[in-house]
Amino acid sequence: MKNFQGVYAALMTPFSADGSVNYEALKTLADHCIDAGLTGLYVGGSTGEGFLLTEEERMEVFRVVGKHVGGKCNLFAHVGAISTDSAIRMARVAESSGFDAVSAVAPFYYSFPLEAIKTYYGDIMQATSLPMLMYNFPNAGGFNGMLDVVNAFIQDEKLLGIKHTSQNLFELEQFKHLSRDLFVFNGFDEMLVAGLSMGADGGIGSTYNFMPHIILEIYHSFQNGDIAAAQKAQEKANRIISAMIPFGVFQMEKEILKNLGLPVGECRKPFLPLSQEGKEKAKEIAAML
Ligand code: MN9
Repeated sequence: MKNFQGVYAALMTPFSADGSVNYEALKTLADHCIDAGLTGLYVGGSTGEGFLLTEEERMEVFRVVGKHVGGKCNLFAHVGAISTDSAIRMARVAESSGFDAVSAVAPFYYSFPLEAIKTYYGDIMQATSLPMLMYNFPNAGGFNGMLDVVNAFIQDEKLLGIKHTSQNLFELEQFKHLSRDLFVFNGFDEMLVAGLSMGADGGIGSTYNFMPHIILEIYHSFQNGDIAAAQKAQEKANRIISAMIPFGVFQMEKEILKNLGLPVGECRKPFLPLSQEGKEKAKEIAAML
């Protein structure tokens, strides 16, 4: 299997003033991330406001990004949905659009039993030739059993790995030390050094959209064994992330991108518009980058 190690932007989805997806800005943002030297893009996940898009919009985002990127970087498509059939339809589009793998959060809302969740992953994995990066995000979906799901598929070559968006780094290390080696990506940007220290193969994150150079500094320093430099870059990233959290991370990211000359619109409702104070803070952060 291809080596997927590295750092991936959880690509934001730009919107126009009328609220529709801005596919031109999407291409520009993808280029910005690739040119910065990131390993790839994770498209249509939490950061991409995947659950605020229609199924058709999610598919069109895959088509546009797939065609535009055309093999210049690794591409993951987040196809997770409450409905297995919907996830499969999106996975098929990801496959025909040239993505390297699909990813899916566990189905949520109905508190499905473990067996149903395993069947959901098995069904998506069988529907296309693409490998699966399971998206472990217990805080969002309330599902804490991903280790059991992963173990159920450990012999399946289509299991690529896990995007681990959790503060439980003991579990990250457990994913890394199963009977077969999987790719494990750190999902909370503010803990990238910690995730790498526990064995992560890289990271996938939202702040990578606007501060890829700081993320790359963390990643490369760590790889070169310069832990002090990696920690220093992490502290720099975390000063920024801490300043963003009170105003809403995604809204702030979009406003920072705007200040950097990459207008991507606002977040979709029910995300609230960014406050005036948030806008000023975003300007300050952009000026520091
Ligand atoms: O994709 C992102 N996860 C979520 C990863 O937003 C749920 C992270 O990049 C966070 O936005 C970031 C800030 O907490 O670490």
